Amino acid sequence: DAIEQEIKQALGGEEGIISLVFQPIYDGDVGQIVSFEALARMKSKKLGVIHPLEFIAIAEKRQLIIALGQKILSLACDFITQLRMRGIYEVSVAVNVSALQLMEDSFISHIVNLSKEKQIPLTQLEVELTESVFAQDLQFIATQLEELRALGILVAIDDFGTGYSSLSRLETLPIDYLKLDRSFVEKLQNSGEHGFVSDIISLAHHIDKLVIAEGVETEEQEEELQKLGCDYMQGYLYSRPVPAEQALDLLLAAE
Ligand code: G
Ligand code: G
Ligand code: MN
Ligand code: NA
Repeated sequence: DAIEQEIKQALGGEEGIISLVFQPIYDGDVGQIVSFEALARMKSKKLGVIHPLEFIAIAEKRQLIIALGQKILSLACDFITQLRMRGIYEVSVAVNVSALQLMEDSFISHIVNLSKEKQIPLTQLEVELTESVFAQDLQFIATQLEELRALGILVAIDDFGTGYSSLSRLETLPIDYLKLDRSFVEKLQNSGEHGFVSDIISLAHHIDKLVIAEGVETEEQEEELQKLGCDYMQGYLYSRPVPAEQALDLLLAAE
């Protein structure tokens, strides 16, 4: 279909169809930016803006997700290069990776090649996986994650609390962060979900995982999350996902 054709155009080298925006993630006391989440955007002359969930799903269906995923990783590496050109070596960039991408044998070797080609250390790259990875071959997933960790790539489980994962499964996989789904953060205000969020944070800490709250939109939510010991914050309260140049400006503002 039309979206598939546009994805192919982008993969064929046409610029501007697929781009990335970056949303800052702050330490718990909201002093410093520790990382950026890279989010893919698609825009074409013919079709206008296409939502990521739509073009990612199409790419997965049409066997284009591996190539598209590689393009997205390459763009994320270019942003890391921009950071490094400004002397910023401590802030990392987290890329959303589809379960199908992670299940590909060549996923690891591709990342290694990319870091050589772009001359950036992989310690500045992170990976976000959704809980759908738990529906895959867990043994193979564990092997892939071990290899990522050996390369210095930290791994986050996205949208935590909405899907397949249990804390016991998390304990057995080499995962560094849980991203608390924004539906839980949203409920923090009406005090109903405090116990649940509090339990997730303490259990996560108990098994040595760090917690990133997603979708923080109000100061009340921020304050509550700080009280509960949440490690990192992300959301519209701080910034929407923005293009690279603006993301770099945010770093200066946070200094
Ligand atoms: O940025 P936005 O909220 O519109 O993203 C919508 C969804 O698309 C989110 O669930 C996000 O994880 C997913 N998404 C955005 N960029 C990427 C990407 O580069 N790869 C994959 N697999 N998913 C992405
Ligand atoms: O599934 P994933 O967590 O990757 O999706 C990230 C999406 O969440 C992005 O599309 C981003 O635009 C969106 N997002 C980020 N911060 C907020 C927020 O504070 N509120 C809401 N409603 N959406 C957010
Ligand atoms: Mn994400
Ligand atoms: Na998420």
